[in-house]
Amino acid sequence: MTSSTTAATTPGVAETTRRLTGAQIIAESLIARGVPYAVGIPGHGSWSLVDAIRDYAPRLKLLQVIHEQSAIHLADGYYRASGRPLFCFTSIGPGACNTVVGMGTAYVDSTALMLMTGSVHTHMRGHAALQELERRHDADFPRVLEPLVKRWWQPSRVDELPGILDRAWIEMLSGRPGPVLLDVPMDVQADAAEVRLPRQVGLPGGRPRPDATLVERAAALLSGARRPVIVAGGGVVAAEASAPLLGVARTLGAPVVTTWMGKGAIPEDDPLFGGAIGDTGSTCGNRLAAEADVLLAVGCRFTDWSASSYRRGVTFGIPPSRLVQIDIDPHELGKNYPVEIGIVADAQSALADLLSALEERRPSPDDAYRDEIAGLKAEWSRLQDGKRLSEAHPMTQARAIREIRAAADRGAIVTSGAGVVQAVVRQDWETYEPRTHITSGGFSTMGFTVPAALGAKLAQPDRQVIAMAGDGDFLQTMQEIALAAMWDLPVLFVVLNNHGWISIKGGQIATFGRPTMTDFVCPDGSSYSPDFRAVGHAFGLESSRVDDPAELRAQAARLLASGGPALLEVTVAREHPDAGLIKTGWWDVPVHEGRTEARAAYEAGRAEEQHL
Ligand SMILES: Cc1ncc(C[n+]2csc(CCOP(=O)(O)OP(=O)(O)O)c2C)c(N)n1
Ligand SMILES: [Mg+2]
Repeated sequence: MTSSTTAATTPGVAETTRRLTGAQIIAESLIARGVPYAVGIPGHGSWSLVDAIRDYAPRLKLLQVIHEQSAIHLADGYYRASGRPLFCFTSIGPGACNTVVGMGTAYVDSTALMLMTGSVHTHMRGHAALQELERRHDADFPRVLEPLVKRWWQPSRVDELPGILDRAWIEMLSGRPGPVLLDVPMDVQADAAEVRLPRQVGLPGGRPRPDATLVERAAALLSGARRPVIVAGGGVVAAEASAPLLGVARTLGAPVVTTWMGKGAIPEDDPLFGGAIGDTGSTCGNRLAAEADVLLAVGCRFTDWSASSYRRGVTFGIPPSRLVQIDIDPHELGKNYPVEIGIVADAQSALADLLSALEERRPSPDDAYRDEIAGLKAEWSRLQDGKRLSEAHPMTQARAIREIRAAADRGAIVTSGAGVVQAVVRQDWETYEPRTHITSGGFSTMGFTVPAALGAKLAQPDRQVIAMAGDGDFLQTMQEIALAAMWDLPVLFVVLNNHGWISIKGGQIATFGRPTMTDFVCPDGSSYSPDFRAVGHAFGLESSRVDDPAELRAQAARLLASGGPALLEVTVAREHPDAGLIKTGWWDVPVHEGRTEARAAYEAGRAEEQHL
């Protein structure tokens, strides 16, 4: 059978070939898959691409950012808010290298996005053309990103592109999602070839179902449990598995505790929401998880942050708890804790099958357990009140977040990146829907918050979007508020200003008894801060500053209602304990022997860690 006969009989495939440049092939392939934006910064390494994309507007729109890291965070926020990937591009060399932090963040948290970096022309490879990395290997940039992508390609001919684009699309979206890289030589973007477009658009096929025998075994173990607990990770959100998750939880009467990435998998006002887990989680989440007889973990990695660095009995004790683990990625099964029943499957289909198997068994949830869950949650809530209802001036971050939360819609999206604010948002920003809490959970990346909020707003234009940044986080990518001004995107950028990297200061004081280089200070010892309200104004945003907690809610409501991009600077406490969060678990960060007492406490904790 010739290829033209195949094409004529395959639905959706062009019957004739057309002469297209590499850049046009990329643009058409993105449009065929419904990608609305190409985000990046042009340079000579990608100018054929942007010139071609221009002709495809408005089907594919070019979005300018000010720094390439932000292009990736923007696409990341877009994906987390919608489940749909974007396309990012850079020039060659420094523009490409600027994506590293963004790609690390996306890879660790399993975000699908496609990045095209410009690469040296194939006939110039190895000659040290401007911005080529070539001393170890010609056109060597992809190896910079190699540990941060699911797969990378470096085509040498235009006619390779259609197939590579198909494969890249499938790769980033199938199984465990993740970013992919196309390092496309300038001549491959500019040169043309006869190609057949559109081709059959390859899509990841379905949701891998679990092994039925394993589901039966899991159902038997779980329905016999007295204290079952479900651990929901980012896989539940990514697989849109909240409905069967709730079904399983209710059938078993099992509380759902959430990891960083799992926040939003269950509405936090549901009686079966058990709280966040780990060192910056909740007392109730940790207690429930630690005292579970059977744990059902879904789409979670058991990171040190969520598992209190594996110190036995703080967040988990496995054994004695017995573990059923579901993950789409077999690498996660048994990586950190011994698994009794490990199931490789999509979270949605696995939970749906498990729910059917459980319904047949009709387990009877225990009323005493339900009351205990409610009691533990009430205890945690009282503990939270100390900080979130505080009248301190400058205010606690928990108070600030409480006031802003009260001004926002139930379904508002919040983004956060690092620092005290990331943890306090986790603890105090009540989240009711999946994809509305967006945080760089695995990488904890300063600089994520602002561009991720822009991406979230583009993905969900009808929702309020609030970027909740510390001043340190904001200062790393604040220039991107220019995009909000240019596109008139109504995002509220909140800067919780404590004149420094105060989360790190808290850790230093607790460990070493003294802070080092974590306050922003001048040589005379006076505190330094830029005027963030003026920064907002300078970029063209409506901006204000609040020092008094009693005024915050009204100010936030006013800016949210303004209909345009806005910046709200909030003066928050710089001195601990008011400046900090509530630590709820244990986190293994080694302490040197010079700090005798801290070292002894550290060694005691480390001795109790469970490691496989
Ligand atoms: C890119 C990057 N660099 C360094 C760190 C280490 N780090 C974690 S939190 C933090 C300080 C965050 O400061 P800010 O955003 O002002 O929040 P605060 O803790 O002051 O509330 C630093 C430096 C990081 N997470 N990311
Ligand atoms: Mg700060």
